Parts: sequence; structure tokens; C-alpha cells
Amino acid sequence: MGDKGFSAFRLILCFVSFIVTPHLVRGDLSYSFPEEMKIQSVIGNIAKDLGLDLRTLSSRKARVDSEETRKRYCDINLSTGDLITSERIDRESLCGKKPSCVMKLDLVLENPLELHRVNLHIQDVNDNSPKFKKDLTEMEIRESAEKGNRFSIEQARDADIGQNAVQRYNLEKNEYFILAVDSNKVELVLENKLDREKQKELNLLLTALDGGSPQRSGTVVIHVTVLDANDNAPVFSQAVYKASLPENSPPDTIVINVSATDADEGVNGDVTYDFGHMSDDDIHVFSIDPKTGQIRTTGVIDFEEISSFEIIAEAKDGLGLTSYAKVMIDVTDINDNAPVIYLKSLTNPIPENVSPGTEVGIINVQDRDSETNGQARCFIQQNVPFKLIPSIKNYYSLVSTGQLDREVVSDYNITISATDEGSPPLSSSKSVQLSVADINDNPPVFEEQSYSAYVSENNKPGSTLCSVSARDPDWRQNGTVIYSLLSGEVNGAPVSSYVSVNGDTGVIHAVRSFDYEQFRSFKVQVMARDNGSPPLSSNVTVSVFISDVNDNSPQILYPAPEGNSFMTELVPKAAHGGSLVSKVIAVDADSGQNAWLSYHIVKSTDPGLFSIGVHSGEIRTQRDISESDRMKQNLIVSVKDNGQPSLSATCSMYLLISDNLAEVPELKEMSNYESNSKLTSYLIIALVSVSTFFLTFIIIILGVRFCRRRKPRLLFDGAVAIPSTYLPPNYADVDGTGTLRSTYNYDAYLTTGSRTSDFKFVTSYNDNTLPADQTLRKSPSDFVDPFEAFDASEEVGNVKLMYILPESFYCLSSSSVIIFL
Ligand SMILES: *[C@@H]1O[C@H](CO)[C@@H](O)[C@H](O)[C@H]1NC(C)=O
Ligand SMILES: *[C@@H]1O[C@H](CO)[C@@H](O)[C@H](O)[C@H]1NC(C)=O
Ligand SMILES: *[C@@H]1O[C@H](CO)[C@@H](O)[C@H](O)[C@H]1NC(C)=O
Ligand SMILES: *[C@@H]1O[C@H](CO)[C@@H](O)[C@H](O)[C@H]1NC(C)=O
Ligand SMILES: CC(=O)N[C@H]1CO[C@H](CO)[C@@H](O)[C@@H]1O
Repeated sequence: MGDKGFSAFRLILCFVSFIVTPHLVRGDLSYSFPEEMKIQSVIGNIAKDLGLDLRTLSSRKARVDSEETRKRYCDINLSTGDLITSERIDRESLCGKKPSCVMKLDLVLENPLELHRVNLHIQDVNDNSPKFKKDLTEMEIRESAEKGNRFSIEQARDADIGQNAVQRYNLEKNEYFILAVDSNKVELVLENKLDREKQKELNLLLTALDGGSPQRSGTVVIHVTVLDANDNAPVFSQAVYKASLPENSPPDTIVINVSATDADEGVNGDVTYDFGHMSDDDIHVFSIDPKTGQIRTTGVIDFEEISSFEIIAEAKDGLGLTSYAKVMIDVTDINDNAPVIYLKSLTNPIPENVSPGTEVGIINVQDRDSETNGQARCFIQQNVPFKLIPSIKNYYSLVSTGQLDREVVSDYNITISATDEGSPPLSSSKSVQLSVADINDNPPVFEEQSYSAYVSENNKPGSTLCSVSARDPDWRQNGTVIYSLLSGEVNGAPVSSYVSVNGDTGVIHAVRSFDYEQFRSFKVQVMARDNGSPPLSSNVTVSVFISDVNDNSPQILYPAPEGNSFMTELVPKAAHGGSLVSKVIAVDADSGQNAWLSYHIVKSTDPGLFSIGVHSGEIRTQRDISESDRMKQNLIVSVKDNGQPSLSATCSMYLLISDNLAEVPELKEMSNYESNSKLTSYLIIALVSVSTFFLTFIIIILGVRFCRRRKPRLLFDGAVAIPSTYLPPNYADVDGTGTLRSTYNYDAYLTTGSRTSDFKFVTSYNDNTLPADQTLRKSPSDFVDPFEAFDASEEVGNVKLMYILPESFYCLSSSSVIIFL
């Protein structure tokens, strides 16, 4: 509006100057007028302005002369005196860009020659539009161009000047560029970044406007081609790729394809693939094809190691712009792991006395697979007294189900198997050795229920009687058998003084020599004990039977041994042949054959006169006595037993063939007849007293029988007080258990075969350490039992009675005639 007002103002001004400013100055006329006036347009009235007479103009040949151009542009209407345009006056062609355009004309008058300068000021008129060189300008701009970058545009040209020249430019509205115009340049300024990929090219309409009125304009189309820059990273088709892959897939299995596109062109759009940063573990597992983006396996895929992979795939274009996508690969489980059985704890060995249900071990089963592939069941074989009880999680308790007996099964081989529930299932097994530890639960057992040992009397001390043996199936010391004698007494003496047992071997040794005549058998208890704690034991009875040896010579009771008595048999003169004269009485402490005596006359005064009964010992006449026979007859009789070798004894028998002792004169010669008769009376007294004693003895025996436990000492005090001097001192070394010490000296000797030793059992327990005046404390049965043993062992028909005398014992046979003279 202001523009227009301004233009109007200028037009008026121009018009005013055109009207008001004729140069009336002689010689100089000035006119101002706009260009491009119509031909014949009146510029001014020269005649008037110069004061010329119109009528004279033609006569004076008034004309317009132009110095510079051949064209005149103006003419004078001679009839009106007006200066009129005769040609188009274009200021631009006359003056170009000059700010003031003045055409100088000469007005020539003749008659008189008058010359007037006429200056024609040609006013510009907006007759030219702004003009660009071309209607279309091509421009190439890189899309990478930064905001604010300027791109010059050639200015528009307008032939007009001043206000009519280009005053401003106008850029069609667009989102990228704005216009920056200053006096000498026009520039496009990038306001928003270009994106070739969004808009490859754009046309901008640029308008140049002048200040004329009416306003004129010129336009140009700027065709902008956006050049590609590598401004686009490749773009993956998915931000996250998901794939699943069975474990153990062979190498070169295609896992997934990733793909990325790049909007850029050419090398900028060439996408190559790679992996982004990867852990060292994953590097060898997958490969990616740089061209196709195919991801393949290269290594071993083990679900149990890694169950899922998260890989970064990288896409890169030619100039290095990259983008990334996540590739998630889930590995699916395959049942490729067998369950593994771990023995977490084991009580080994287990004592055999554990109660059923005792936990023996803990087992853990692990299967690295997952889900059902990793669920394992565990079991053991049937034929063992153990079972598995499932416990928490994959733990099992191995417990015993029955009573164990090491002596039956000492080791168990338990096979534990585990199977998972995969398809196909996998299984494994483990063998567990379990030992059963011993408990001393078995006593030693003797191989036989009882043992018998047979030994000949007069055995050497230390000789072996027999051996016992017991077995104990327990282990080591629990099964180590030690033998010992149980304390007890035999005939009132500790058994240890008779036998000993080797603790290790069970061999039973005689400690002393036995005398059959003293006792024929005895029993000892042997204990077998193991070494356990507490020990177990069992007992066995060992019966020792002593067999007879011919160690006793026949003992001649009648006639008394020579020197001790003086005995004579009277043989009546009238004795007929075959009549019994006398009898030799002998006994043998041995038994059986050893005591089977035979009698022989080894020497006689008159060999034909007497004979002796081989077995009876009866001396009989062989024939009638005749007068010629000598009065004194001597017989030497030998008594032999039937042992091997046989033992014998001899005695002398004095026979007197007479009817009357008085008839024997020689008798007086016989030494000490007086004393003999005296002796006889002594003997009679002795016999009476002995008989009395015997009767007393019988009464006492009977008394003892009835009340044996009341006064046993009465009977035996005398007997047991017999001092024993022939027991060797080292008997004291026999310890109480009857077990021989290893240092025991077997050289112990015992007198044998003599009468005095016959009843050694009486003295044997009366050992050296016992003071003579000490009262023995023994239970009565201890004393009586040996007698009972004797009673039991007596031979039928040969009942022996026993006299107990202060110094000795005599055994007398009731079948014999006992004669003490
Ligand atoms: C990956 O592309 C290849 C060809 O380039 C095609 O053979 C294969 O099947 C594709 N694999 C997947 C998983 O799309
Ligand atoms: C226990 O079993 C294993 C394997 O089955 C075998 O090698 C071993 O000899 C067995 N031991 C016994 C004592 O049976
Ligand atoms: C013997 O048995 C006992 C239990 O009675 C036991 O403690 C010990 O270990 C066993 N000895 C051996 C060598 O087995
Ligand atoms: C063996 O005898 C002893 C002594 O008499 C006794 O203590 C023990 O209990 C007996 N042992 C057996 C197994 O009978
Ligand atoms: C030669 C010429 O143009 N003469 C003109 C002068 O002016 C008068 C009046 O306007 C015209 O009638 C003539 O023709």
C-alpha cells in the first residue's frame, strides 16, 4: 500500500514537473516525460514556451535536430507548436541503467536562425519485468548439507531502474530452504536437512519483484536435485530376531536369516553382515554370512552349557554406517545326558547289628538335561537287603531292609541305577561296595560236643592228651578263640595241676604223670572264649581216660616178705596128695591182664612134693607125705602178673612137715621163737585192734554216708595230713587256670610205680606251700567223690576194702584169706 502510494506520489510529481517546468529560458528548454509514450503524444508546446509566433513556425522551418542519433524521436506540430513524440522512446534503450536519461535536442529556427537547446528528461516507466537468466535453474545439493548452508542463486535482472528495478525476491514456501537476500546476492539457506531418501528432488519457485506500479515480477524454477550422502544406516527387518535351535545341531545348520536394507544408493547401500561384540564362548559357535545374513552353526551347541544365545547382528553399509539387531537363539533340550549318580555319603563298613531301616548312605542323582529329560528315577537291584527311599529333591537314602549277618554275607555289591524320562531314556548305574563290619555275635563252637582223651598212665608230664578246637565265624579278634581250663577240682586238687591247655591251639597237655591205680578217668571243662568285647564263650567237657600200664609188681601179702616175719606152715604128716597146704596171697595194683597173677614155684627143697595152683596160688601136696620126706621144706614162689613185660615178686614159704610143733626140734633153732610167740600175741592184739578199728571205720563210713556234710574232717584229717615230699617245687608254677605257662618246665618228675605214690591224689593238693598245721578247707564232697569213682570202677567180685592207716593203705581181697601172723 505504501509502495503504491509512493508510486502515485512520484507520478504526480512527474506530472507536475512536466506541466510546471517548461524551460522558458531562451535557448534552453527542458521537458520531462515518461518513456514509452504513444507516438504523437505532446511533450510540450515549444512555441508557447519560447514565445514564438505559431504562424512563423512553419515559415521559419522550425525543426528538431538530434546530434547524437539519427533518429529524431520528436517532431514539432507546426500548426500547434507542440513537441510531439515521433517514435517510441524507450528509456532503457537510450540510457540503459543510467539514473537520469536526458535526450538533447536542438530546436532550429531559420529566418533568423535560432537554435534552442531542448533537454528531454525521459522518465522511467516500469515497463520491464524482473527477469532471470533462465526459467529453470538446475541445482544439486548433497543431502548431507548442513543446516544453514547457503547456496547462491543468480539474481534476476530488471531493465528498469530505481524503484522499477528488482526490489525483492519471494521464495515459494517449502520445508527446506529460506531465502537470504542482500544487496548483491541472493542465497538459498538450508533450513531443514535434506533427505534424499525422502525427496530426491524439489522445485523451488523464486519470484523477483520490482518496485514499480503496477508491480512486475519474474520467476525462476530452481530444480534442486538432492545428491545422496551415506546418511542411512542399514535397517534390519526386525529389531529382534528369534530362533530356536535343537542342541547338538550339526555344524552348518542354518539358524536364521537376518536382513537389513539400506536406503542409500550404490556403495552406500551395500550391506554386509557381521556379528557385533560377542563373548569368547559364543564366537566359535555361530557364523554369519557377510553377504546374505545367514546365521549358521559352526560349533557345538550344548543346551547344558548355554541354553540361549543373545547375539548382536551388525549390518554395515559401504561407508561404514552400521546398525544392530538382537538375535535371540533359544536352544532346545535334547536328552543327551544320562543321569549321574553321586554317592554323597556312605557308612562303610556298617556293623552287622544295625537295625532294619538304618540309613547307610545318601545318593544324589543329577541329570543335566532339563524338564522331563532331566527327571531321573533311581533304584537298586532286588536281591540285597537295602532299598532306596526318595528324599528331598534328587536325594535318596540308602537304608537297610533286613538284618545283616557278616558271617553269611560280608560284602554287598549294590548297583544303583538311574533312568531319566527322556525319549529315548538314558540310564546309568553305579556300583557301591558295602562291607559289613563284624560284631561279636557268635560264640566259639566246639567241633564236637565232648572230647575224650586216652592216655596211658605214667605218661610224661607235658605229653599231649588231645586237642580241642572251636570255631568262631566272627572276624579277627571277635573270632579268635582262646582256650582255657575252667577251674574245678579232680580228686580235691585243682584241675590245673593235672592238665593244661594251650590257649592258642587247644592242645591239652598232661601236667603230671597219671596213675591209673589212683584214678582211671577224670573230666575237665575247657572253655573256648573269643577275644571280643564282651567275649563270648562256650564250654566243653573233656574226659580223660587213663589206661593201665603194668607198673605195679605183684604184691605178696602172704607169706610176709622175708625178714619182716617168720612164718611157717605146718603140714600134717598124714596129708595126702592133693591136700591144700597153704596159699600164697598176692595182689597187683594194676588191673586187667596186668593184675592177672600167676604163681610158680621156682625153687623147692623137694621139687616133686608141692605144687602151686597157677592162678589160685594154692600150694598143695602132689603126693602123700612119706616119712622119708624132709621135715623142713622150703619153697620159693614167684608171682608174676600178665603185663607186658610182666612184673614178678618172689617169696619164700617155709613148710614144716609135722603134726606137732613140739616135734620140731629145729624150731628152737629158728630165731626168736619166743619173740615169735610174743610177736604172735602182738599180732593178735594188732588184729583185734585193727578189727575194732575196721568196725569203727565201717560205722564212720555209714555215719558219713548219712550225714556226709557234717563232719567230714574226722575221717580225713589224718589221711590228708600225710606230708608229701615228692611233688616237685615247680608245681607251684601251675597257674590257677590250668593253662601251662610257656615257661613251664616240663621236667617235673613224679615218682611212679611205688606203693607210696599210689594215693598221691591225697597228697597232691597238699602242696608245699601249705603249712602242715593248717586245716584244710575242702567240701566233703570233694573227698567223697574220689571214693565213689573208685567204687564205680571196681571189678566185679573183687571188692576192695580200704583201711586207712597212719602210714599206708592196704587193699585186701575178700576172696583171699587174710592172715596176719
Ligand atoms: C535363509 O535364506 C536362504 C537363502 O538365502 C534360504 O535358503 C533359507 O531357507 C533361509 N532360511 C530361513 C530360516 O529363512
Ligand atoms: C561288584 O560289581 C562290579 C561291577 O558290577 C564288579 O566289577 C565287581 O567285581 C563286583 N564285586 C563283587 C564283590 O561282587
Ligand atoms: C568285634 O565286635 C565288636 C562289637 O562286638 C566291634 O566293635 C569290633 O569292631 C569288632 N572287631 C572287629 C575286628 O571286627
Ligand atoms: C562255661 O562255664 C563257666 C563256668 O562254669 C560259666 O561261667 C559259663 O557261663 C559257661 N559258659 C557256657 C557257654 O555255658
Ligand atoms: C502536420 C500535422 O500534424 N498537423 C496537425 C496539427 O494540429 C492540428 C490540430 O490539432 C491538426 O489538425 C493537424 O493535422
